[in-house]
Amino acid sequence: MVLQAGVLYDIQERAAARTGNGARWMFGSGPDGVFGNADDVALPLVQLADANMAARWNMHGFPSINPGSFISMPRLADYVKANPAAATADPVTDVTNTYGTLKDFREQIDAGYAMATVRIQKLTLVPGVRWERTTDDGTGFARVTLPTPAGLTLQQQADFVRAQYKPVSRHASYSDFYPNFQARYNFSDALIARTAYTKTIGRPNFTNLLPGDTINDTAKTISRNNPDLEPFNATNYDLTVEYYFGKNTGNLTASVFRKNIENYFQNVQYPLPGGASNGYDGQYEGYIVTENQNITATTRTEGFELGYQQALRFLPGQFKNLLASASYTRVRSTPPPGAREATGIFPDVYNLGLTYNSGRLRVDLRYNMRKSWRSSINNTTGEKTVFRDNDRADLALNYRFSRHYTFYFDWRNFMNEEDLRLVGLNQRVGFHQTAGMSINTGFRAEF
Ligand SMILES: [Ca+2]
Repeated sequence: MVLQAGVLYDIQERAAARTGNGARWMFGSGPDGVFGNADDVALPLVQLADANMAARWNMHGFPSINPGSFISMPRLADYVKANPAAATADPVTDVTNTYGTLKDFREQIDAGYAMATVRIQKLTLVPGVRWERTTDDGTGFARVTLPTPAGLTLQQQADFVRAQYKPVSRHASYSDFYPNFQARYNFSDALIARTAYTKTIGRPNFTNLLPGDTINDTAKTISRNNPDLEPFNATNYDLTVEYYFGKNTGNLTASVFRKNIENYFQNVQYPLPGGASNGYDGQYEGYIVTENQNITATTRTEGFELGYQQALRFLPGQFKNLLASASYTRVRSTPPPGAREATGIFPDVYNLGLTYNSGRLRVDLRYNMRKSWRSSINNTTGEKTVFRDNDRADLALNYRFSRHYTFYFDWRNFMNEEDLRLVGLNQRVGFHQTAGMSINTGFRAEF
């Protein structure tokens, strides 16, 4: 029996800081900043059209854009220099842009890790535990939106809006232990089984952790961040069996896995109660609050993977240098709380590969097939966004002339497969992309 133990300490930091500063201008609105009334200033739009635009922009499934549909920014700038009344500064948007983007967030994760290795004949056990402490520090601005009174100049409106922003901050710290356990059993040199159990957490986005409310008096809604949002918990289980053929000629692997996620985030809506302790000194009773909350339900993702590798040494001549491989992965998931269906997973993925390796020459041919997958679902209308089946093939060739010089030729996506995203019941095209093929070739010198 062998016993090993170790301890590791590590610190990670993630930080985000944003500032927004810029000036917004309106053209043709006149001093009041409103289009379509008496003080408007007419613009010679035909004279300002961009003449250098391509003849036509064609996008698959969308209307084309004709020449002259865009305004030329240099022409507009020249025109406004000669006609200052055509441009009106927009200090209101400058205020919302500035305060809306001023954010500073820092998260530090201190972690300690302890593990042991225990060997009892053919069995190896690796129990471990990870301790993590998360410390958040953030500052930003939150806005209480009030209806702007009529009759104010743009500058007075900007001052009115500026007074609605209040600084907010978040300081929080939490820590926990996350156990994990790995085991390996060698039935023989050829047959090995492994299993693992791990617990991990997923932390909320920074943007959601800073206190911040957007109150809309017209719509009677409050959309707010939730500084009390906790990380979600994930528990992973997997089991793999590996079988190695004799004389290193290949292997078969099979694995099953399951991931349970608890305490996941969900957008929740509810009417704000009245009373002095409702968080707003009794104001806004009945307004609809939207915020992210942790939901105790469990989301389960599970699947299996099969893999096969075979050296083709039994073939005649040069063919005996070939190595073939194939794999298949299947994943299924229950929807997260509040969602109608699970999205963002690739349910069926196939891989095929053929490698030729003779020492000097190595050629890799790879084929990947990703069956249709769902990227999102509208939980109100049930409208789905679906990616069509996608397959692609890559070829890589390396020829070593000498110890120092290699010729290489990388041809990615040589079938030039496109990506197509279809939306809704009628499968309208929502996105079309041809990633294109790419060829990378040259000589590599190593000394
Ligand atoms: Ca106007």
